[in-house]
Amino acid sequence: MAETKLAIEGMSCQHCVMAVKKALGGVPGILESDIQVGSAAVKYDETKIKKEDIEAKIENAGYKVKK
Ligand SMILES: [Cu+2]
Repeated sequence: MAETKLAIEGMSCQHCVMAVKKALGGVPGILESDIQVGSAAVKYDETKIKKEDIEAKIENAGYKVKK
């Protein structure tokens, strides 16, 4: 298992938190996520999903992951 902490730009309220939660919900390989305004701590199975894929899910939801 791997864990990553991502800084996310463009999140401002609980709606954004829900949107990111929804973007990561049900994704195979994501085991646990703790989403706050502006950040996400994600535990994942690195044999099933890559950090880049997690970042892409968040960006597809309309937010920007700081690299
Ligand atoms: Cu919002």
